Amino acid sequence: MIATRRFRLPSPALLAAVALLAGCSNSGSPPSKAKGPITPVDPATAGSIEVQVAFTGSPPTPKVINMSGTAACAALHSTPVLEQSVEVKGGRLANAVVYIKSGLGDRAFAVPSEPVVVDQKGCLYEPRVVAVMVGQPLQFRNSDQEAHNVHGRPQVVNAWNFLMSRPNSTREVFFDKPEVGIPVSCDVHPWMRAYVSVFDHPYFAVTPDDGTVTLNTVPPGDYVVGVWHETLGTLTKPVSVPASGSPRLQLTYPES
Ligand SMILES: [Cu+2]
Repeated sequence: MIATRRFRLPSPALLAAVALLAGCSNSGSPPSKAKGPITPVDPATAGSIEVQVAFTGSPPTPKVINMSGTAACAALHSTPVLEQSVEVKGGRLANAVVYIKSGLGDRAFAVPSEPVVVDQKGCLYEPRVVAVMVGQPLQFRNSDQEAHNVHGRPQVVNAWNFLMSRPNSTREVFFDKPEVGIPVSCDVHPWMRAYVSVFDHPYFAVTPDDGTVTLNTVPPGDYVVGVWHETLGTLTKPVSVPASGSPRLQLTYPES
């Protein structure tokens, strides 16, 4: 059934918007890599920071996504699809972005060349929350027969908006500045939502179901750790990493 389904044609207004924005997209070539000579981190003294993100109280009841407006998307799901914004299991919060917010000074870090991939599958983004380094490729993939457009709405970096109409096509976006929590949406399917965070260092991670991540190879020093969540906001906490130390932190939503 899926293989014979015809593509849904995007509206003329959408095509016009995509064409208009094509010239100012930041989805072209990668920018220059690190911001200067890479500052080595001494493995003999580097430590780590384990961060647990907790949620107290009753999480909101997830809403069922209504895909009935696009039959081709609804047909891809045999059971109701729940909205994924606040995912709590056992008091731990998934899909929160943990990162070093300050304390790294003007250190420069190597930029990974492998992309972080966001798939469009079942008319949903998978994963919903991702993070990359400045200069690292963020690759969008379309595993659906359905056409999607990828519309980033940042505050700091340049916006982007392009159409992905071919199944199994990919397209990469690069960022030249840090920004936390950039919303990404599809103008064809209004329920589709993803969030991209961009950092100028490698000390970040998205929490899995157990709400716990470890930031590794951290130089000794005093830092502020941040946690960002799409609806619950940002928490911060100071931490000191002694030489070869491994402090543990817990940050808890909602903020009290
Ligand atoms: Cu879409």
